[in-house]
Amino acid sequence: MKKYLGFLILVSILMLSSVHMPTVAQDTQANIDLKNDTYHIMLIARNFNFTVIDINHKTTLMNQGVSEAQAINQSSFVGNLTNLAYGKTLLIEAKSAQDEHGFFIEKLGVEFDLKGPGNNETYGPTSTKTTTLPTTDVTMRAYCNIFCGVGHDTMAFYISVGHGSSYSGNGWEIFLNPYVIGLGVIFVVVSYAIYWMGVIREPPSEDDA
Ligand SMILES: [Cu+2]
Repeated sequence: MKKYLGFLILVSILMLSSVHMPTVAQDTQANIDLKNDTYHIMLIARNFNFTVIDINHKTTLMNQGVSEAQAINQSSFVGNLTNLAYGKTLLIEAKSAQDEHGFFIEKLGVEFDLKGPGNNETYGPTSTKTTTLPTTDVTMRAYCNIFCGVGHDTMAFYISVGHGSSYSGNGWEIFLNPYVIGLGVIFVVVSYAIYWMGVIREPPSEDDA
């Protein structure tokens, strides 16, 4: 009985945490170009995602004679930054193409407040920040931290350094989420009640075999 209950708790917590995992745009998993020990990206915020432009890649393409429009097109994506090298510089330029948005990477202490474009403007003002990447394997969530509307929760992507982490995003921190714990407790109590009502039978023990 105790074994069964323990298993039930584990399964319910795992189920609930997977349900709660934030939805993240993952059109592409991209390796971005390193130049002079620096990754250089331009972020364009809009409702409700961030387009990433790999500026080093764009520059390389333009040096090869590709037109600027085409180079931007071939260096842009919506998705995660993966396999970044330890301890390199990350240079971030950011602007908004639509309304005000935030951009926040807690682990790097990077925070932007991106004002939306004014009348007859395509973009709001550009902000620039430079940070140093960690020297250990880590996956960091990068997201909008200014509430911007219905799709706000999906305005996020992941940046992984080295091999990242097997638990992308919040990882095991998810288990500390009160929402997840609360639902887990309700699920366990309900399952327990159903068990006592005799709907679910305890699996046969090894002795019965
Ligand atoms: Cu937002």
